[in-house]
Amino acid sequence: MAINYGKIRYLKTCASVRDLPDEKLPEVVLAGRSNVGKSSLVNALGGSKKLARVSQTPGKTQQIIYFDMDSQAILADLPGYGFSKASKQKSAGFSELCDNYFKVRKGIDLVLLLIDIRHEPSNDDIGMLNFLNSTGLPYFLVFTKCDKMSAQQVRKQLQMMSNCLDFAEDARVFAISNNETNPQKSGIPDLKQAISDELFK
Ligand SMILES: Nc1nc2c(ncn2[C@@H]2O[C@H](COP(=O)(O)OP(=O)(O)OP(=O)(O)O)[C@@H](O)[C@H]2O)c(=O)[nH]1
Ligand SMILES: [Mg+2]
Repeated sequence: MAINYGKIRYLKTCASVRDLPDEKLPEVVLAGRSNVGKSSLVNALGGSKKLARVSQTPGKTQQIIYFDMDSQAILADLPGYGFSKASKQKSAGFSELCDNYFKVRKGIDLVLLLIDIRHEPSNDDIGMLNFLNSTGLPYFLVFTKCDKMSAQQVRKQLQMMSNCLDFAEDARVFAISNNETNPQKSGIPDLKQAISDELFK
């Protein structure tokens, strides 16, 4: 089965875990620092700039925004970590909402952990990855903003990432650009295929 990504639609906004939608469909989660490109990735997957709100100001997404993917899965765009002062006191830098989300949500099928390819991972990125490793949740590592570097620099940064991040040997790693005008160079088609394959294997 393959998801028709042209059919991604806004579903609902959740300010509390009490608002979370039913766990009937497989669930994909976008996690990562504020400003890394989570909301932009929703738009890149859907091939539309209008699905999710993107901003120059970190901390744009403060609630969990859900999207329906072709009535086959749902996609949760989480608030970014490592932005508000309050969130820094939490172990993995989560906002309280993210913290509660991972506590109560049992049916998570895939987490996409987004990390900016240009910078060394933050303590929050490392904390999030360690958290994922400890839960056993399936995840892909998705390095964003690759259009800002040459292909050679991207390869170098990926090597650096694999030295400082503790991800499984067989973890799926994607280098993407949400802004790339040439879709073949953006990594998005591969990521789309891999999400479908993971959910419906
Ligand atoms: N060059 C480039 N810019 C990107 C890419 N992805 C996102 N951006 C830019 O990065 C900024 C933040 O993007 P968002 O998608 O709003 O980031 P976010 O992770 O949703 O941020 P929060 O909602 O604050 O957690 C925007 O200015 C985007 O245009 C990318 O792949 N390449
Ligand atoms: Mg956002």
